[in-house]
Amino acid sequence: MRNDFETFFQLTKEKLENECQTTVDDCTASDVYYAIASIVKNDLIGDWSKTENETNNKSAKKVCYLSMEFLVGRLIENNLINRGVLNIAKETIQELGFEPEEVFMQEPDAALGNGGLGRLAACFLDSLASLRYPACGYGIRYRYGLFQQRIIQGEQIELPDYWLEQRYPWEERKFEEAVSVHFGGTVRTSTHEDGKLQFDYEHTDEVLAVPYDIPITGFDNEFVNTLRLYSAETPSPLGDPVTCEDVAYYHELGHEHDITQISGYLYPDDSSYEGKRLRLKQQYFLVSASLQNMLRSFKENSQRTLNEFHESFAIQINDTHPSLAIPELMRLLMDQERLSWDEAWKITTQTFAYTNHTTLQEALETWPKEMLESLLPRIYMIIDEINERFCQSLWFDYPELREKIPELAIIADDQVKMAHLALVGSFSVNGVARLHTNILKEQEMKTFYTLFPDRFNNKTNGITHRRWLLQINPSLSSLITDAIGPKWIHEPQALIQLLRYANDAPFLQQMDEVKRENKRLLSEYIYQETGMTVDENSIFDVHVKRLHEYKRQLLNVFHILHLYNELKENPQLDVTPRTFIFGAKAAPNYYLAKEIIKFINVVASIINNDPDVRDKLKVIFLENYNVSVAERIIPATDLSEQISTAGKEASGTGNMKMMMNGAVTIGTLDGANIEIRDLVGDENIFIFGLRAEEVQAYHNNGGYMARDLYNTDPRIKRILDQMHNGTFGREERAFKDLYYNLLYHNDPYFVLKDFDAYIETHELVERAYRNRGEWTQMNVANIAYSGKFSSDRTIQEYASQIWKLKPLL
Ligand code: KOT
Repeated sequence: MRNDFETFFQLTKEKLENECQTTVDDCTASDVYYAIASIVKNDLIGDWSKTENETNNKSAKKVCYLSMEFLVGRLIENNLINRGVLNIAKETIQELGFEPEEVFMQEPDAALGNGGLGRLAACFLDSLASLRYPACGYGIRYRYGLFQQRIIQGEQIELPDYWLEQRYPWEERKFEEAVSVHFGGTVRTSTHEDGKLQFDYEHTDEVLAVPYDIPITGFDNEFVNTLRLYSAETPSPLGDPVTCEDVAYYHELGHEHDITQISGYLYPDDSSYEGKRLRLKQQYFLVSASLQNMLRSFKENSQRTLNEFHESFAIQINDTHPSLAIPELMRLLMDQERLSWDEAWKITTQTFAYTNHTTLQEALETWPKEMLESLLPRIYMIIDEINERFCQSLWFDYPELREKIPELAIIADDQVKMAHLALVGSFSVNGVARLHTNILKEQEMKTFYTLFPDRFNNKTNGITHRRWLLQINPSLSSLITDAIGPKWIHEPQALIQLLRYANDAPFLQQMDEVKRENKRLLSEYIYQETGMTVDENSIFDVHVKRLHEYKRQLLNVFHILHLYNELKENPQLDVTPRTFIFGAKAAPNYYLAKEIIKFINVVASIINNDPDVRDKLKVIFLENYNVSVAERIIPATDLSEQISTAGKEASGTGNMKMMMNGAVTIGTLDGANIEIRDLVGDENIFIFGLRAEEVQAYHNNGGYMARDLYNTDPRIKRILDQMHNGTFGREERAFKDLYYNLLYHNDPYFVLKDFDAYIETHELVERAYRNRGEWTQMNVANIAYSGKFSSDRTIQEYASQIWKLKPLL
């Protein structure tokens, strides 16, 4: 495409006329969106096939990223930037009488993920393409993404997210590459003519996995990878029913419903596990389709023999959710390709690498043996055999570990432990931040670590600086480029050069103005969404992420209530005005998380309606927090709340996004916060609270006495009493369950225990904020050191240390 306005405008005009059946005078924002998306798609299609052909021709190794979630958000602006036409597209849009934002918003926010894990997968795809690594993401094309959240009378209501209601312009249906996936039935064993056992599957239910491909463009490089999402369909069209009374017809309809349900919706649980049969179906559907696709492509395109499969593909499994890929590859290699167990096992264990994303017990996946066996009989046989051989090898090769066999086994107590399967079947196991990996090695997976020390490694998470800085914060990006040149866009570590400006008064002034402007824009959005006006000069204190007890939104609310109580007692108190901004979805059946959402909203309405504190405190809960909402909030954040109970947040990635936009973190020594502090130094971050070892020590002794704090700290007593006695307007029940959880279940996430340190640290924040020059210096330091947290760095580490992958030049 010629990158000039006239050509682009002309193309848009043609698209409007030929594809949208409208004109430049009559078109809607939606028409303009489709026209521009179509231009971009046409423009990249040649590079897309070129990338694939070159990968094949050069027999280049490819990484396949298997994930139940890809939280991609909107792609239009990302693609326009990557293809170098953002500015002319914006001019075109304005020429047509629209605002760019209005047009970009026409794209559904693809929410095929819950939070951190799914967004990480999307950032990784962006970095892989931008660094020219051959890669394919494999996932599910859920008809319904993560629910849309409405807040009604303070409570979360979930609405279905039918994101495919309108045509999705980025995807291409590839029916010719559909494959069959089989469920249920029985396995008949006989002897094959090659003398080995043969396994035939009988009476299975067949499901067609139809791929929809989405192009993943690289930045400024003509490289285009694929995100392949599978949709579940019935294998052959239903015959015309003779009459509607036809029993078989109803039967068939039910059957069709069951099948299409497999790609029906995304399970809305983040860091928790729900052992539903349909979820297990989804997992197997994904891995079977993906592996059949890889094998087919290997046989069609590669000169290599199957023993060299791992030279063509590295497969990364995103948490244990796709770990059935391990027995599935064994099945395909043995039953279909007729390899022996040992040959197949060698290939498999040279191919798979597994990323762990959490140590929370409630997230550990274990499937009832009976469920797995009935749904996937052949897969179960293979897992059983992997387990037998693994336990045998422990018995003979590690006599000192004999008594640990029951705890290491893949199948125990009639449950299949997916983490054990992933550990045994992979050549690499990684955690997502230094502390997290150490906890895996020293605690959660200690015995496995002694067994396979070389398998364990750390890959600290990252985020794509192209979306999370360049795209969402154009004014800051220009300021950075004006100061240090554009090199940081290709090499984010070059952001470190900003340190030269740490004492440059005019630069600091401009930084401050950029933040102010971003806060103004967010204030407008807040007004539009909630009707609330906020003080643009107040501290924007932001806590956005999934709602979970361990993330401790409740601790934040306790701080707010503390300030409120202090101000009520002493209205003259000199506090810097604050705007507390929350955004969080709770899993629909996570009761306490939903109570916390109500609590935040009740506290918000009391504070926001109290004239005594009107000029000092505001509490905003933005509903339906998603990628697009994050993109508005992050550039305007002053203070980034990263206050999880130490040891619980594997990494966090919101912490990185906010840091990269200049926010200062208030946080615990948890996840990647530790690595942020190591870089910026104690003078540019606010660290407080228990350390992971301290939390662990309390846990080992059965917790701490939360009651003692209630009795000794009047600030805590005051707040807890208010929770209980109907101050918050729900006299009949108040927030008794939250209250009991803190006091009588001994505060499992140490909210009260960290309260004092948190309050004190907020006082330091407030003092620091008053000295605007110094505060802006902290902003600069945070941006300067954030280059390490680009997912480009993370991907380079995965590529060189795990996947042995080279860029395709
Ligand atoms: C969800 C279900 C089961 C197992 C793990 C999860 C999970 C973990 N979902 N999201 N995570 C988060 O992953 C992010 C990316 O690695 C981390 O930054 C974050 O700390 C995890 O909580």
